[in-house]
Amino acid sequence: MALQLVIGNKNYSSWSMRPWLALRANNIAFEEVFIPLYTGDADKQRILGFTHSGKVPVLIDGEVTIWDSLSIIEYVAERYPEAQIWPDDRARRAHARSISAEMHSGFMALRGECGMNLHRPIRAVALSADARANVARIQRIWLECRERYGSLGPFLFGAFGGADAMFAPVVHRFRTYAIEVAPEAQAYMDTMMALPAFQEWTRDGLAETIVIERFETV
Ligand SMILES: N[C@@H](CCC(=O)N[C@@H](CS)C(=O)NCC(=O)O)C(=O)O
Repeated sequence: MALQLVIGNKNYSSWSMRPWLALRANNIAFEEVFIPLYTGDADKQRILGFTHSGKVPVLIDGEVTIWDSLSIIEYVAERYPEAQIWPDDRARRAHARSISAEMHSGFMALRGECGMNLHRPIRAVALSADARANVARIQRIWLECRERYGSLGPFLFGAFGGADAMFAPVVHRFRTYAIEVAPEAQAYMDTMMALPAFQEWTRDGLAETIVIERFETV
């Protein structure tokens, strides 16, 4: 039975984007189940039919249900070891997992002030000191990876992997909110934006016409 990945709006759902990219960039076949977010009770009930967390993304693999973006990436990494979603080397793998977990559990100010919204006209907003610190920390993470592993390939640990999937929505946030970054960070963003799977998600998101008012505030 094919994997099913339940996702929200590609324009807005940064959490959905992460496992979707991990699957698509590695050519792992899956059926996409789209449930529009924040439309009311009927769609919420559809999500609840897949997971009692009431949140997307959700991965269904036969009898197994996984309902959190990072957990889905971990599951896919185990299920498809040939995809090499995490680095082979234990120290590098620990590094990749550390920055992925840091992304998963942090950067609240940046997330709050610069929600992913692909069709938002590009323009800068005044960021709080906390959000500016988030931007600096993310660049530091990227630059450290590029310095240490740049010889292995253009992504954080060489080839596109789980850590890149976790940071992919940030690339859209930095782009859409015209956040100034160092040349090395820009080079990483350019690499991400050239990835066919990233482009496919972006095209699909831009083609969506559903507007979620609560995410259209800035
Ligand atoms: N920690 C979760 C967060 C998932 C999450 O917050 N999903 C949002 C959309 S991006 C959602 O499903 N919201 C719908 C709702 O709360 O009704 C993950 O990483 O998967």
